[in-house]
Amino acid sequence: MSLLPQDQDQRFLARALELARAAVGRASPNPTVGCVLARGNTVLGEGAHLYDARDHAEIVALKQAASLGHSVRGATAYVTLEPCAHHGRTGPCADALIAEKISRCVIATADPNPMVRGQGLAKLRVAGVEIEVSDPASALAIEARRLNDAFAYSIQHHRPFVTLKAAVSIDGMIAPAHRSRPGPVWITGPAARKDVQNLRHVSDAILTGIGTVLADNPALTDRTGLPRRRPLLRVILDSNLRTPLDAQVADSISNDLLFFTTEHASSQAESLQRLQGAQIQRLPESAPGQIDLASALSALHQRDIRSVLVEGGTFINASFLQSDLVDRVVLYFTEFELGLDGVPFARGLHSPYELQERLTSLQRKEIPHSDGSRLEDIRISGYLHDPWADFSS
Ligand code: AOF
Ligand code: ZN
Repeated sequence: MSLLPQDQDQRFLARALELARAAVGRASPNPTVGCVLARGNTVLGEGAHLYDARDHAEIVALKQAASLGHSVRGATAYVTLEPCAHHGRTGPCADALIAEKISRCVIATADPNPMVRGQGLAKLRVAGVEIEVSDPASALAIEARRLNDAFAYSIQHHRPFVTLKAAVSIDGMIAPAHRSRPGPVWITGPAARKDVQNLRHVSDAILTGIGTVLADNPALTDRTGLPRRRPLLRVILDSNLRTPLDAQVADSISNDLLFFTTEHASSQAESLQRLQGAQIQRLPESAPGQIDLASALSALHQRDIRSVLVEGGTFINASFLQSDLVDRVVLYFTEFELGLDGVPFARGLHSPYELQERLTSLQRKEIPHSDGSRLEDIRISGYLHDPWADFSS
């Protein structure tokens, strides 16, 4: 049975997206991109970009087609992102596709990189390649953009894309007033906690404050077991370097722990943390005892970090929101109350409900606890700054 041409386009673009999705964690600091080369119903070659392998998705697919003995002359290239037109770590993909004489190119979205944007398509068009760009409102185009939110934001704004995550009670609290014992207080169910692991997996860095380290003693690791090309960078804002040497977070085996601190931290504390394998960077303060968050994000950008997941406490949440440095918000609401004397979501600032009102592209999902109980959490996510604002219409 032969498919209608537009159904075929959908099918192969969906396959390219699937290939891209499977490369999450292995493409950053570059975008996550997948490509399928097909003639009619037949796939000739396919692939995704892996940063360490250098080749862009189109080149991976061209090489696969060649290794299978397929000519791609007259074929269609399905790519989740516009083929590039510039010389970076590799040559321009648009040139490679033209040289191999493909006749059509179907893309899910333009490349937000100002060095490329529109130029890859222009090159292909001039060479006589027929171009098809997905409807920006289609589910495929939306998913292709979402996959590269962090790349799109950081390539245009020169700082990482920030997602703030919090688990909150129905009355807007993140922890009870009193704890019976030290350590984390789980307020969401196991399924929501698993979902948070996925948020960690798609992030280059996770950030928290000394308050959370002392109160919860978190490990802040990516425990999905999925492959990633560099470990999740665990970033602690600790203006006086008070993190105990035996804190879970201090257990660093792979260069994945970074403290941002200030000039007030003692050199002895610095040496001890360094001996344990931590990296330390002193940053300016925005107020006494408060690390300047914009400086922190720009320091992370210099380390090729494209995305940061903020999993902080009440003060970190408030400072990031107050500085307008949160781009996306993911809230997990539980079904029970913690009481009005609990720890608020963001001290001195919004309730999570007020924040929710300001989000765009809001999504709501019910997450049953999946532990035999009838409880469920509600996941609310949306944007304060949409990295694709100029691309979606
Ligand atoms: C594509 N296909 O698979 C990817 C693209 O330094 P380079 O050479 O790796 O270039 C990185 C830039 O290329 C990146 O910023 C983005 O604009 C584009 N990524 N382009 O045609 C791909 N990953
Ligand atoms: Zn390229």
